[in-house]
Amino acid sequence: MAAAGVSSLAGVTGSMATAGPGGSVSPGAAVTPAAGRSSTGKQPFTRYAVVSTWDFGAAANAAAFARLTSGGSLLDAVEAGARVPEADPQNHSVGLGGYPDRDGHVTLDAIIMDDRGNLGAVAALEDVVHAVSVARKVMEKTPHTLLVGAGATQFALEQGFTREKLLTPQSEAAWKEWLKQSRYQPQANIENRNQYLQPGSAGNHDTIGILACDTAGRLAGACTTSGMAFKLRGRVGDSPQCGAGLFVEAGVGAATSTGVGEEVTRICGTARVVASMRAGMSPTEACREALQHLIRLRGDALRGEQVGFLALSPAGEVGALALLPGFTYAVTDGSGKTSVLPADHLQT
Ligand code: SD4
Repeated sequence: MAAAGVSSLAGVTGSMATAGPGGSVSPGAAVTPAAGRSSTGKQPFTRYAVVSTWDFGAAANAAAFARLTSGGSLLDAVEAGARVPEADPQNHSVGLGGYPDRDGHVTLDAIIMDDRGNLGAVAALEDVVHAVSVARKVMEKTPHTLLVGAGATQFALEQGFTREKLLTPQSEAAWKEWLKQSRYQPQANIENRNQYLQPGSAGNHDTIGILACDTAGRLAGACTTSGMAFKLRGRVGDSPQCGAGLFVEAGVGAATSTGVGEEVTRICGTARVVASMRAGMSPTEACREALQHLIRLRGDALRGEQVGFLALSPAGEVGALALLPGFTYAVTDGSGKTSVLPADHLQT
């Protein structure tokens, strides 16, 4: 078992990415301290921090950081970041080109949330690429928090989103290959690999959870996914559920999750992580508490399953931890420098 807690940079040269000027980022530490103090008085606020799940998060963080530093709000930033993998047909776990359900339909789940309890989400959305933007419209234009299925698509079209085919020839081919055996088995870390790209390579892609904080210690987050590949039709995972795939609380923290959504959902994973932060734990300790609870609860049922949590404090302190090795995350500090880091893990 690896030591839980602060991640090591060793052995990840393939997945390490750095961009922009400025100093380095240490996981578990506040990034680029600037003016102000957190609500607990323990940590200086950062200028900005953006964190997101998996290798491809570097590109998403860059888009988010660009929005933040050009006057966009935190919600603008996390939405812009989430849209990057949504538009990427090579990413088979989110948006365009996502792997379909077992009947061949690509269905998307997404959520966006600020730290004042404002949130919007969609689940089982079809034929619209930018699920996170539809989720934001749910937040801003309706009294509801979650729209699903045909109703979500109808709402998106009414809001001016265009209908598009999300199943690409590559994803369709993968689905047809899967149909030969039709074996439903979640694969750990599938987000960081596909049939054309090796884990850790620069072109890796994935489902995204993205969190951001600003100089005032405000927080926001988003999460978007096509869910588990070849899932049962109608299946909705953790990602669009408040407190499962994403939770944000003013003055306390934000958390997002990745991996097998059923496991995250059964423990209200991100709500639990943020509750632990409210009780005084660091982001990393809070992620560990939630995963250890899951291990106690599920035991051998978790064998081979990946679950990862990523958390951010109002001061820009980052925590990440997973059940299994292989979970990576991208951290962008207040200077715009991005590092892709391996999360520590609790099991092998
Ligand atoms: C789900 N948690 O639908 C998502 C999948 C995921 O990285 O996060 N993949 O279960």
